[in-house]
Amino acid sequence: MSVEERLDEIVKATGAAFLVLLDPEAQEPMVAGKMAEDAAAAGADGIMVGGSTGVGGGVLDETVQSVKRSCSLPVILFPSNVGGLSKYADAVFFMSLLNSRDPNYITTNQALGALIVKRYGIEPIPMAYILIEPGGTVGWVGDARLIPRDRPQLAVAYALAGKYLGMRYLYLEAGSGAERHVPLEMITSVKEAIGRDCKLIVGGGIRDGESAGKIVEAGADIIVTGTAVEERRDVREKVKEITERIKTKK
Ligand code: 1GP
Repeated sequence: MSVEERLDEIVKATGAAFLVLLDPEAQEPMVAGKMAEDAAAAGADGIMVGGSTGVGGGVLDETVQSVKRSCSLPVILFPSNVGGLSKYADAVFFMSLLNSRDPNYITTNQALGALIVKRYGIEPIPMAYILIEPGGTVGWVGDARLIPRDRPQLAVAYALAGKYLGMRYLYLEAGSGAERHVPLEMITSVKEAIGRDCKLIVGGGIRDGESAGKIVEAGADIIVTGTAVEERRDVREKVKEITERIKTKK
């Protein structure tokens, strides 16, 4: 079964999936492995590996390998550019930052990365990446025209564009460590527009089970957290708190 099929089945069976994002820059590969092991034990559905400052090479490979050794969860790359690819990963969110001003983040890194994805045999999962205010580091790095929080229709317009371009996953991103996550009204408007056949990922600024639960009720299919898990020594407790709130169909 492909990673995409696995994620789709989890969403269908449990109501929502939970992915933990590990930035290879934030901890040693061994620590990342231990975090992934704890996240898996507490019910996470997959590990995303990547970061906005584009760490790659040996540190990225070692992080992915350490995660793979520590648990059986799928490892999905979340690259900020062509350097964020590792042959040890199972899949890659093959994403285009639709509201960037810089073609490097819309198509150029994708063209260069496509050859590597093919050579390594990594499963590409086509995804529209849409940045919402405040946008954080990735908003700056990706030179995004951030969607204002009070303009849900602009997010809908980009999400529909992603769907019509053939992307099966859409990611609404407020930026890692954002003070506020993507507004619930925006999530609902986007989900209503794209329908069930596209999966909606929401990330950035989600810190607890309560917010994660509300975001899923608003229409998200997949929740991503990085900071909330990274900052805690007790990864299991935080992951459990979130999975318990978002898995509405048990
Ligand atoms: C960043 O959406 C992710 O790309 C995660 O954000 O670190 O705020 O959880 P946080």
